[in-house]
Amino acid sequence: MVSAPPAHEASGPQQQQQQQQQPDASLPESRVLIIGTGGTICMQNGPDGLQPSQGFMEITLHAVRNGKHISIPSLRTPPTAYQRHVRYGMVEFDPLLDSSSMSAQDWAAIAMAVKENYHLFDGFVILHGTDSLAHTASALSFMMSNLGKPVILTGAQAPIFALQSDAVDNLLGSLIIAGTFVIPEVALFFHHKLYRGNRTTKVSSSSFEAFASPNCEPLAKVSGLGIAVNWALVLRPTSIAEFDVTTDLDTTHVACLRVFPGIKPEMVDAVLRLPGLRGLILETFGMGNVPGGADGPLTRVVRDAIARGVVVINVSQCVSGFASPVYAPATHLGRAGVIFGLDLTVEAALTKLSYLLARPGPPSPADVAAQLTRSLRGEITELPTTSFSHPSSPLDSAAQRLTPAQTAFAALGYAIQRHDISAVRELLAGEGTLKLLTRADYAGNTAVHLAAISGDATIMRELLQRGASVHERNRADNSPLFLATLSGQEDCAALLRQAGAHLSVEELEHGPWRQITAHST
Ligand code: ASN
Repeated sequence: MVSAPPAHEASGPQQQQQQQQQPDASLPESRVLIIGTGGTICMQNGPDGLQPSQGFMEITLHAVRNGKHISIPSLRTPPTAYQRHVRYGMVEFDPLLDSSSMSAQDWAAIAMAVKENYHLFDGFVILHGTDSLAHTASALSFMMSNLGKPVILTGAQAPIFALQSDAVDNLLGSLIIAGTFVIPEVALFFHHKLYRGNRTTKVSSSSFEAFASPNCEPLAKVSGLGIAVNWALVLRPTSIAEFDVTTDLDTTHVACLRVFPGIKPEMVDAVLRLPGLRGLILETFGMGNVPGGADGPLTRVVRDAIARGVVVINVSQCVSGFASPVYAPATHLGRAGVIFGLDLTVEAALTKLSYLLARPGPPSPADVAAQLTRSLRGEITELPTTSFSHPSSPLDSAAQRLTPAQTAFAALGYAIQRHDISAVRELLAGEGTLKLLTRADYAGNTAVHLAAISGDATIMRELLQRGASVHERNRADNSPLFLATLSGQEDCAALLRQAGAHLSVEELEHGPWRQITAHST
């Protein structure tokens, strides 16, 4: 399998040239690993048409950046608009694949490449063909748990070697986002937009705007030099646990079946009786309807299959909207035991089912059915169960006790310093929680940095359980774990490690860390 190249300061002529152009070596640097799996982005014409070609990175640098051969394993960008350099290196799969041939083993290899390199990089960019990109993005989202760093999949509609291509924009946009923002999701970047991966679907085989996320707004948009992140949408891990991956997915006992006018119940029955079949995605009309009437023969063969233990999930053929029991045919499917996939894409439904069926246990069909309609990674819009409204924002009432000059973040920082857990809870109970957790002071310290220094483990736990990131770095490029360790706050350091924090490569290389690494191993 793959391993990361040692990231080191580049020394070729291109780098000297870059460094002369960009003399500000004092800016912080993020590290991004590019994992090349294939796809059009790295294809060249062969005897039978386009096919992936190895050595993409060297060729890319020659073709796109400076026009000359480069033989170094890592490079760094000039400073981004966010005053950071992004250092990047690449590992390539062998063989590279047209994504139409991607399998669950390849998803596992990608997940393991991220896991192996997780502590060495701030973010990951996966180069992948577009044909099954939405499937891979969905699968990885379920396979990765407690993800704290960006994993961004991208590709292109035209090879990077073509005169007109979307490859450079997609690659560079992914690289800058992965190296700048701690968006801890499996995302897909294409044509200036960053989407939640498990909400995407390929909608064009030729346009540069190849993907859509019909039921979920983009997580970020690139416009000009700026990148607008929709932080309110970004999901964060809220359990105090380390990043992990599962490579077990059962893709061999699931199937998708798209109904069409005149489809014979025998045909559906034949699929449902495939040896070993455990789950079926039924792609239905509109809001979840099938031919043959409200309780027709098709519904009956489905009912029989469910009685035999097959999990059947109803997903609409429409690009946007949802499947739910509104019309009589759909209601009868529901009574037969079919699960309504609401606004799941087919790609998300298939990979989620494969993921759930492979869970240890194994889970019963009822357990799988219950999980299917719950959001595990933001892939589905859950039906509201209770309506909750806050009488008045505690943020407002807390803010009223402060001088006008104090912002909500300053109030939080003040509460952290005073070890005032109830004020922290009160401030975080308001609607602006997500903003508060991503905010930083003039030195780039987030609430987690401040708690790390103050050493209050109760407050730290509260912040982490509300989704605060352990991977943000302040302007001095220090992680919260660095600060907790440096200031001898052992409890906070231990909690941060439990939540997946680690010292960055620079912190390990340049800090007085002999002592700390001894503690941590
Ligand atoms: N067939 C290619 C692939 O999915 C399509 C592309 O990448 N644009 O690998």
